[in-house]
Amino acid sequence: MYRLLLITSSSPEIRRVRRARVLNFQQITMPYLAAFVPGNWEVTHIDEAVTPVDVSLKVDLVGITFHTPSAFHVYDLAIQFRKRGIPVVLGGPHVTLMPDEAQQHADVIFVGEAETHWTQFLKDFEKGRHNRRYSSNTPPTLENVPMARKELFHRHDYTAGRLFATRGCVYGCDFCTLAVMYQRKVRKRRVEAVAAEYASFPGKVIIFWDDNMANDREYAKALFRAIEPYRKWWSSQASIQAGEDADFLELAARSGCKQLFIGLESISQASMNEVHKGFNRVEEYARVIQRIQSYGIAVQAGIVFGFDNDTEAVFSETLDFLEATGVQNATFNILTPYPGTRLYQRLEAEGRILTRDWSKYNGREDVVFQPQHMSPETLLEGYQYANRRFYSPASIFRRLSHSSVGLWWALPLNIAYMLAFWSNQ
Ligand code: B12
Repeated sequence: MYRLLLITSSSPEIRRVRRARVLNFQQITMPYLAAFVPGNWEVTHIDEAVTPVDVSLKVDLVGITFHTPSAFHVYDLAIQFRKRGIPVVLGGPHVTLMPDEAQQHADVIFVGEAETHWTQFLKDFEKGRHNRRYSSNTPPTLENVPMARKELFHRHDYTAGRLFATRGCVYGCDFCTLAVMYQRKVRKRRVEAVAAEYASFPGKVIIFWDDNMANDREYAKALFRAIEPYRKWWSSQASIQAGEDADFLELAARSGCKQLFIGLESISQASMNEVHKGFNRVEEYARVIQRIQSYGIAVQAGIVFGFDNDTEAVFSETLDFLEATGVQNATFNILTPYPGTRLYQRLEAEGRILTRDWSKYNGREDVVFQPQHMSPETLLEGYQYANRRFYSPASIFRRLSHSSVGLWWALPLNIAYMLAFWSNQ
């Protein structure tokens, strides 16, 4: 038997930054990649969000997935395993975006999606005949992919199920890494396979880690019909177009959709146009939010501060808007130019990247570029003001009394966020 250690990495800094988070957001990458591993390999998974990595483990190969803010931490981990003669293979968003950097810290890297080469790589590794770099030039089909290996998730009660139905997004917004990672090619699993995996979680609450559930609305509707009989509750991410399709919303609600994360990003149309997300029509926002809520689906707004058109007024104006529309939840982010994105290239060409210390690319505590109409400090303060105000008792009361959709769970969630936010101050 060969021994494979898979690590879902999160640096101590990003764990501290995200400490306030109250939800159980497990990533599926490693339990999913484990499902492709040949039977003569024994697989262990460590998710650093909950368990520290024991670098003295006796294994034959280590595979690590990570986001940009954890890159330096992962390179340190790699040194420790490689010092002991254990080869390290790296993959995930940062490797795909910065392959040459990652290659310097690993024996093998996977650029892009791994379905095409991963199993073959392991077989070649057994024979000592593997390559140093595997790239997926054509995004793989996901028609017949296996279910993630449940016993490798860090929560073994499966009260919360995590899976994906589709991968990729049709849009190419300047700040988003998906267009680079998945080449804007949307792939879909078979509806029956997704429904079977959905049903296989004993718990009631499910998150679809899809990039945009509204990419192919006909596919989504077929999926909603297929999962409805299991009477679970689910949430996912979707572009605002989800709110323009009554059948989509009706079927989503009937199948147990309780919340949609909608990437509103900004209440400024000029900002949306600036980053090639002009398909978000700001004047439609209030109507679309109310429409989604009218089906009993709560809205979690994804908001980004720091676009070139943003002035200091953006913070209070955004909060006025969110309160007036009764948005149930919001995730605020400081605009962060992840390497490899068009946004990064533009800001770099304009000499506005302030640091290449990837550990600061957390979108929550550090401003890594020079904003156009304010100082980095003002942007950070504005972001903090938005969180403070949104999760204050007065705002919670205003928002939830405006739209009482899902009050029984929106209220506890808001209180939990409020307590977590204040305990972090
Ligand atoms: C789940 C998720 C999370 C979860 C869990 C993350 C964790 N480690 O705890 C939470 C909510 C906590 C989270 C947090 C963050 N996230 Co996140 N997240 C996702 C999401 C929605 C799904 C990831 C997933 O499961 N994908 C499904 C799997 C199957 O796909 P995959 O990971 O791409 O893996 C494939 C290949 O990349 C490859 N591969 C990946 N890793 C490896 C490793 C090896 C060894 C091999 C061989 C292959 C391989 O094989 C897989 C099959 O093809 C993605 C979007 C996305 N589509 O990936 C964003 C995404 C990865 N996150 C992103 C961001 C920005 C963040 C945050 C920085 C946000 C923030 N400001 O706090 C933090 C950073 C957290 C951290 N720990 O570092 C960005 C990535 C940016 C970047 N450059 O790293 C993404 C792409 C979203 C986006 N639209 O831009 N995230």
